[in-house]
Amino acid sequence: MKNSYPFELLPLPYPSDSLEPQIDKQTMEIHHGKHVQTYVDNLNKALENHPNYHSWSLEKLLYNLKSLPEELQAPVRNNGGGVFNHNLYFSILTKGGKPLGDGPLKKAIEKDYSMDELKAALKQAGLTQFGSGWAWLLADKDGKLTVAKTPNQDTKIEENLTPVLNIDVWEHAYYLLRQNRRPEYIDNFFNVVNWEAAEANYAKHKETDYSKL
Ligand code: MN3
Repeated sequence: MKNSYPFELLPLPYPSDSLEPQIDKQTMEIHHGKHVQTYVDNLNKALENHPNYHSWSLEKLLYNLKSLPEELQAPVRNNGGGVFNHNLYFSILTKGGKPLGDGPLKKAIEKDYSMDELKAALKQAGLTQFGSGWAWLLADKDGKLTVAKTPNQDTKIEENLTPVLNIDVWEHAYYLLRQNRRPEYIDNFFNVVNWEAAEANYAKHKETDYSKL
């Protein structure tokens, strides 16, 4: 899948009912097919008349956000961030979840947390994000993990941190099934996390340098 203008909607890596009962089919279909498609379309619309940026990857656009032409900054932050965040989110989920093996990510987690403490920290980040946004597990160059939150569709790319996994805490991610019960959604999210995918993301921390794109 090409990672430059015109951006395309990445297909869901599993059927839309795969994450049931934790995340329902209708939510997945609207989330992916409507919300994320809209971010893709609006990102392309914003870039349409800026051919200088047509060869830039999503990560390069997001890392260099503040040096983009003024009129591109908000649309790239919101829609480019929306595309990036959801591509990661859908990729770290799988039917029934997959456990974390005895690899470098497990070692990194155990330096600072038990698995339960890590989940509690991610949940806390998601619950304290007022309004819409994301909770994150990120790694720096040395492999040290941090838990963070971002509002709206903001990313942590500008800080040059490697995203390991994220939790969408926008209401559109859970409202149909769980209404206002964000804590219940987050608890159930952990039952469908693909920790093998998170491990693969973590493995990129040494080579990740968005400033060199
Ligand atoms: Mn979303």
